[in-house]
Amino acid sequence: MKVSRFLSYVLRHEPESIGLSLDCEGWADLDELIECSVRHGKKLDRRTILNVIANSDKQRFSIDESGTRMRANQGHSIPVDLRLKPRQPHGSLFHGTAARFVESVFQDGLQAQSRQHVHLSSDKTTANDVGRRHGKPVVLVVDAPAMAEAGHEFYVSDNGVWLVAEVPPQYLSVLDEGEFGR
Ligand code: HQG
Repeated sequence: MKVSRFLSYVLRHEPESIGLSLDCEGWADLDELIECSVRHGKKLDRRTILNVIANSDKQRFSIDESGTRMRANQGHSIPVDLRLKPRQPHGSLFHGTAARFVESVFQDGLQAQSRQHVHLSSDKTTANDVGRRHGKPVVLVVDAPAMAEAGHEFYVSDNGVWLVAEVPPQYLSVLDEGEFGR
C-alpha cells in the first residue's frame, strides 16, 4: 500500500489496526505513529511522512504547530471533532456521485454513509472527479445558501472541502450536462 493511502486508512478509519490511538480531534503523535507502523510491518520514518504531507495532491494531512502531531484534514469515519467553525456558503456547492445512486439520493437526500460528513466542493470539476471514483459520474448542485438559511451548518476542512451532516432532497438538482461541457 502506498504511504499516503496507508496514512489515510489509519488516520481516518482504523488507527487501532496498528495499535494507535488518536485524540478526540483526530491528532496522532508522529513518533507513536511511526513506532506502531513499524511494529505492524510498515516501514515509515519522519522524512517520508513529511514528504507525503507536503506533496499530497489534495493536501489530505496537516501537521500541528509543534511539528509533533499529524491528522487527516477530512474523510473520517471514526468520530473526531476537527474543531471547524461554521462557514456561510455564498453560492451553490457541488457533489459528484455515480448515476446508479441518483434515484436513491433524490429519495433520501445525500447521506454521510460511512463518513462523518457529506463532502461537497465549490467547483464542478472536482465534484465530477469524485463522482467518477464510483462509476458514471453525475454532478449534483446543492442549494447551500437556502440550506444555511434553514439552519444547516456548513464547515470547510483545512484542505478546502465543504462538509455538512446531510443534504435533504429538496436542495438538490442535477447539473445540466451542457453546463459542464459534456
Ligand atoms: C453516495 C475523497 C445512495 C455518495 C473525495 C457517494 C471526497 C448515496 C457515496 C471524499 C446516498 C459515498 C468523499 C443515498 C450519498 N443513496 N448513495 N441516499 N447519499 N450517497 O467515498 O463524497 O481522495 O463516502 O454520493 O475527494 O464520494 O479520499 O464519499 O457516492 O472528498 O481524500 O454514497 O473522498 O477524498 O462515498 O468522497 P464516499 P464521496 P480522498
